[in-house]
Amino acid sequence: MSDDILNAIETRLGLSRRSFMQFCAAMAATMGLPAGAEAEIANAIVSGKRPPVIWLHFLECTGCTESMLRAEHPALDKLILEVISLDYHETLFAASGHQAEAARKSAMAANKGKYVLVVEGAISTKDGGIYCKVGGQTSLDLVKECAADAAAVIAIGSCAAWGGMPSSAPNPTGAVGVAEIIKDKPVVNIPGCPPSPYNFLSTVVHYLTFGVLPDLDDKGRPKFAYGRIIHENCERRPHFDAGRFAQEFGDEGHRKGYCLYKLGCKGPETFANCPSILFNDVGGGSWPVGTGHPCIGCSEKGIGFTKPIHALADPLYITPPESYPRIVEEQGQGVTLGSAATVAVIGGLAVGAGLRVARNLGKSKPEDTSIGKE
Ligand code: FSX
Ligand code: SF4
Ligand code: F3S
Repeated sequence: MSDDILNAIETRLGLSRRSFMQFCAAMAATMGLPAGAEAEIANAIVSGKRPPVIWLHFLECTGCTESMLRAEHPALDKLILEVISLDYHETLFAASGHQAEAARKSAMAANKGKYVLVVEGAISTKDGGIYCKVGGQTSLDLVKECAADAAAVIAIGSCAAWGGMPSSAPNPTGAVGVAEIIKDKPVVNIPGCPPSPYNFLSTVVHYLTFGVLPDLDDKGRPKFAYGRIIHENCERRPHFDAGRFAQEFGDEGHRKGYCLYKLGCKGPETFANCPSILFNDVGGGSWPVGTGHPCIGCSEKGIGFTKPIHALADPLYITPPESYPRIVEEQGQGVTLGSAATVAVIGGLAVGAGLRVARNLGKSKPEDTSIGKE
């Protein structure tokens, strides 16, 4: 990238070249793009083609917007100015009442077929949708009206993606996700309560850079962010594999940072990149399991806000994490530490790591803290 462009960025954004390139590299890394993609991302941002964004709020807590406000590379004001053109957002808008609604309508008319519609919150469908209204219109009407001329629809947060917390039984308002209402165009789901702001920003930056949305899975989620279960990348995974579990909040195992499976952690059945991408840049980055709380599966339909927090997860895959060493058979030594770890993973997920591995490898029996023992 030329010095002129980088100088222009420095002047316009008040961002150092280093911070700007770090942001582009972080976006490229989040999406798992090959080397060199950060330059394309930088060029797309510099080109000033900011996609207009209309952002609606329905049944939710505004945590998704709060999460966005905690994005620090660069801060939200820079993102609004340089990555997207936020033309309507009830929380961040200076305008209110009729003025705000008029601004939404004129932004939609001026950018017909070009704007990105972001929906935060579930849609009320019961009794004609009367349990959620903005400016006198139901969320049901508003989402249909705003999606009609949108180039792309992004459902941010679990509420918009599949109903989330407002749809918990008995779901008194008939809350549903956007994709249950909008059927004539793809809806990108970015679940999480709240989701990582980087998963949202990366999706928008992908659209801006390549003119298409990122690859989605069968639930409409970007594969780059929801392709793996949390359990595969959790820092407590070695404890799971070794059969070391916190049995109660505050017990010795909990204090020592052992695996939270027995406290109801849903990491083994939840798809999200929380352990790799973390939250709260300002505080140095953390995530639920990192702070000692089991993952509640907030991003996963049928798990978060559905399965009780104390209920045990049903592990989805019996595969070892990629970070484990390869199996290496060294002459005369039989099974090496590397292969022992791998066997521990395979055995551990099936029935209880510590005991099974001890039996398989003919070693002494470790403390019985396996999953099977309650
Ligand atoms: Fe809240 Fe967003 Fe949860 Fe929902 O996040 S953080 S209730 S997913 O829509 O504001
Ligand atoms: Fe981490 Fe939860 Fe898996 Fe334990 S069960 S390794 S705490 S994701
Ligand atoms: Fe939610 Fe679990 Fe991530 S609770 S934020 S999916 S660690």
